[in-house]
Formats: sequence, structure tokens, C-alpha cells
Amino acid sequence: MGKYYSSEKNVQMLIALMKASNVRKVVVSPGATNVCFVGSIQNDSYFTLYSCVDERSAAYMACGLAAESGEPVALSCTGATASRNYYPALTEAYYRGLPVLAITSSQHSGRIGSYTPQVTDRVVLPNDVVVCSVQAEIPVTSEDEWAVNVSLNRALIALRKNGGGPVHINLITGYSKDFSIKTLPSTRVIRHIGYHNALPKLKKGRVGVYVGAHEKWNESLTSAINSFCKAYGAVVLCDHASNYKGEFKVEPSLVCSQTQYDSPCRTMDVMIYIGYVTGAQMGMKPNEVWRVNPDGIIRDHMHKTTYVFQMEEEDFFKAYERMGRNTVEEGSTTTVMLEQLDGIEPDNENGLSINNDKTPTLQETYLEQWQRECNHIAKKVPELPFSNAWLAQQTSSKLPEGSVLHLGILNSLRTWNLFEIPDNVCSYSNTGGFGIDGDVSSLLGASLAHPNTLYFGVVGDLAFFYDMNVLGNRFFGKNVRLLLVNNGRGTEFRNYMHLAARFGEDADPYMAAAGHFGRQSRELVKHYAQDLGFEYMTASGKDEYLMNLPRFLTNQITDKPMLFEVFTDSANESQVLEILYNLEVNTKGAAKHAVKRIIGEKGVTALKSIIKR
Ligand SMILES: Cc1ncc(C[n+]2csc(CCOP(=O)(O)OP(=O)(O)O)c2C)c(N)n1
Ligand SMILES: [Mg+2]
Repeated sequence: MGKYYSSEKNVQMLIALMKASNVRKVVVSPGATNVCFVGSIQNDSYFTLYSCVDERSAAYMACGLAAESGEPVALSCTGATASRNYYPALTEAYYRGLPVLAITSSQHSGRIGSYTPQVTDRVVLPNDVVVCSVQAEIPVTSEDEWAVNVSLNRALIALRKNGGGPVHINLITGYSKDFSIKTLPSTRVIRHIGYHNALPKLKKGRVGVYVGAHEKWNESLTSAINSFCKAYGAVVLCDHASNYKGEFKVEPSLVCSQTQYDSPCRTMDVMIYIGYVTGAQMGMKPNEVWRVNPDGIIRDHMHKTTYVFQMEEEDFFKAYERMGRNTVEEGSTTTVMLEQLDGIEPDNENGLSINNDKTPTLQETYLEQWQRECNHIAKKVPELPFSNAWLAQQTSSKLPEGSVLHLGILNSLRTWNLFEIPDNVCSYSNTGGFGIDGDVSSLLGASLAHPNTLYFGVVGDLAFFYDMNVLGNRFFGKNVRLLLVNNGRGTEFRNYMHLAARFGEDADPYMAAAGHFGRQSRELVKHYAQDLGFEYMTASGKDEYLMNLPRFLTNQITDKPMLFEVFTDSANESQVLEILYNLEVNTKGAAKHAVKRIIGEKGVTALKSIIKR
């Protein structure tokens, strides 16, 4: 029998990450549940092991050793009551900021509460024993593996972050008897960078700053990011809720929504992610993601995070701009792009030769590439059938200067993101929780902050009726204008690309919740709104809409808030999206689309993992 690492993947990943994080001292207490872990480290010369039967004492030993050596010290114990005895010393470590890593081994979490011998619940801990506690299951799927990787990275970072402190990892075991693994897997290390750490070098290459939902920008942040973009040839990738208005802005929603066109611009070396949850799924393909946020927390929805910078955005961009000025020589933006283009074959596949507007040149910057793509595809948008998208097409660019736009979840946000809004209009959406329950209330709340600014909202009927009581709130001001797109259901679930769309009309009764709220009654909202003191307008077709639009968009604050109810048809809504998502085709995009249609998303994921192997 080999005496190498356990075949349990979570054990291997933990050991690899402990090594990457310089955690080498481990105080071990005896037991069966931690055999896979202990058996794996005791023959690895990187680790120094100490033994102590009494877990209470072991944990105090770790405190003393951590304080004296200045290094993190790990603990390992088995099931039963073993881990309970860590509490006194972990409490001590908590109030002294000592980096003690308590690794408590445990059986399958599903056995908790079933009288399975030796299984205790370690999911909830007292507030003041650790600064971070994670469960590390044995991964089965690649998503499990990603989740374990993120949890372990979070735990190891927490040992030193914000002054450091004790951390808990509950390591699940299946008692594998296989200790034959000679090499640890390469598991991603996520580094935490605070103000006191040296900044890693940002190599030359394609750099995109992706801005999730973001509060209004001040001038100094905009100028810091602009200087950064100049130094690195970077672009700022936005949707409406990003609110960046500078010269490096790219709004790629339309390009990235193309189902048969795989834009080569989406590939980049480093994506710097700032802001909060994005409502735009753009399918970017970064090699690495660097997250910058004062919270310093790993938020890894793209599965590519390699660094988390716990700092203000402005400090990050200023620091890197200074580094870039020193290391990126004059004209290097061109050099970077030349390197990029060198690797691209001159055919339709890469999307470079499909452009009729402007022939791509080798000097083209990343920003110019994006702009060419965006302009090219935007020009292909035809006059659309009457729908939410048509409303956006007719309205978004005409929003009055300095006004604010609130977009409902999900369909309205997604649709309006396909059309540009003026640079002096800020936009928000409830992408924190993606609820349809408070779109109108949030709009009202926002409008209270600046009574002399116009606040526009676009919401669907389900979102409207959910939150309709707020229209009666006596604080509702005349600076609010609501566009209600009433299609009689959650048309989201009737859109052709939605999972529910395969049910056709059968999606209506329960998934799309059709048939409620007066079934697109022409009177219901009208009376309600008028009785509450709103100016009410309505349209069921293009001419009617365009006739009312100037009034709805008047840049004067009128004597009443406005409600513009537009009745659209669910079939049109879907058809329009199909048009908008199929404006452009390239070989790679069409092939991917065809494969997806035949084998489905699941099949594509399975295929990718086979190809990777
Ligand atoms: C509180 C809450 N419940 C359920 C959902 C799921 N959901 C997402 S979009 C949507 C339909 C919204 O319909 P509507 O407001 O009419 O917009 P449409 O899709 O028709 O444009 C629902 C129910 C949610 N996001 N929030
Ligand atoms: Mg609706």
C-alpha cells in the first residue's frame, strides 16, 4: 500500500492550498475521521506535525505556537465530541487575533441528526470563536469542486485578513482507503491583497474593467480609471446600471447577446471586476478575474478569480496607473494589440473580417475592436414589432438630460440594456436580490432624494401589481414617471430562449402566471392611477405610443406623477428578442449554437470537461 496523499479530493485541495498559504505546522489529535487528512500530511516533508490527545490542550498549544512563531498553526481532530473541545482555545484566539486553523474532520453532512454514531453538527458556531467557518465536502461535480476551492480559499485568506483570527474548516471524509496519490492537484489559489501588500504586476495584454451594478461615479474615480485605461489599453465594460460615463466605455450587451456570433472581443487576459451583482450576463471569457472592493471578499461567479484587492477602487486604479506608467512604455498599447492580433487567423471565425463598416487594422486597440463590433451590430437592428424592446428603441436615447432610469427585473433590464441611454442619465435596477417585489418602491425611494430630478421607471405587469400599493404612498412625487409594460403575464417565461418556453402556451397558467390582475384590463390601472392623482396615458400600438411619448418625456416637472401603461403581446415580445439575438452570425457562434440545440447546455458542459481532460 502506497503512503501518499488520500484519494479524497477535498483533502488534496486543502493540502495544496495550505502549502500555497504557508500553513505548515499542524497539531494533530487522534481519531478515525481525520485519518485521510493526517495520513496525507504526515509523509509530506513540508509539514511539521505535533501530537496531542486532548483537543482542548491541542488548541491551546496552537495558540501558543502561533503567537510565538508568528505563523498560522492548524489543528486536526476527528468526529464525536472532539471539536467541541476546541472552543475554549478558539475563543482565546478570537480575542487575540491568532491565526489558528481548526480542521475538524466529519462524516457526510447528511448524517447529522440521524443518530449516526460520532456525527455532530458543526455548521453553526458561537459568534466569537472563529472569523470564518466553511464546510469542505467531497466534490463530485466540477461545480462542487469549484465550491470547495472557493470555500478553502476563503478560509485560508481569513487567517490573515483584517488582522487575522481563528478559522474553521469542516472537512468531510468518506474514509477512503486509497493513499496512492503522489501528486497534489493544481487547485486555484486566490490571493488577497490589502493596502499593506505588494501589488502583483498587471502584465501587458487585453485588460477589461467589468463594472457590475455601481453607484454614481464621481469625477476623481472616473479620471483614475481613464488614466488606468490609457496606460494599459484597457476598456470599461458596462451595462446601464454600471453608470460609468467615461471615454473608455463599451456597452457590449447587444454584441454579447448574439446566439450565433461568438465575439472574439470577449476573450481577455485579465478582467478587473468592480461594482456589485451585474444584471447583464455577457459571457465574457477572461483568463483571470481580479476583484477590487473594500470588502475584500471572494465573489467568484465567473470561476476565474485569482486576486481580491481589499481597497477603494480609486486607490487600485491610481496605483496600477503609476505602475503602468513606469513599466508600459510609450506606444505599448499598439504593441499589446499587435501581439493580440498576431494570434488571430484571418477568417470569419474570429469575427474580424465580417465588418463592412471599417476594415480592422493591426493598429486597432482593444477599445476600437469593441467599438467596431458594437457599431456594426447596432446598425443591424431593424425597426422592431411593437414590444418592450421597441419601446426601448424609441425611448431610451430620448430620456431627458440628467434624469434617472430604473429598470424592472429581468426582462425589462435585459431588453433596455440593448439600447443606449444618454451619458447624462444614470440607471439602476434591483440586481442585489433580483426581486420583482420592490421595483416601484425603490423608484419612489430614489425620487425622494432629488425632488427636482426626473425619475423614470420601466416595469412589467407582475412587478407593478406586486408593488402597486406604493402608488398610494403619500410621498409619491411629481418627479416620478412610470412606464408599465402590461403583457398580461411574466413574459420572461414565454421568451423563446427560456427554459419554460418548451411548454409553449402551457407555461402560461403557472410559470408565467398569466390571467391575473384583470387580464390586461384597459380600465383597472387607469382608474387606480387617476384616483391616486397620477396623469395616466396608455398605448396599444406604435402610433399611440409615439403620440404620447413627448408628453411622457417632457423635461419639465409637471403637476402630477405620470403612469404610461402600454399593452403589448407576449408573442411579439419573444419574436423581437429572437430578432435581436440573431443579428450576426460567425462560424464559431453558429457551430456552438447548433451543438447546443442538439445536445443542450448540459451536454455542452459535459463535452467541455471531456475535451479539457
Ligand atoms: C419576488 C420575486 N418573485 C418571483 C420572481 C421570479 N420572476 C422573475 S421575472 C418574473 C416575471 C416578471 O413579470 P413582469 O413584471 O410582468 O415582467 P415581464 O417578464 O412580463 O417583462 C418573475 C415572477 C422574482 N424575481 N422576484
Ligand atoms: Mg409581464
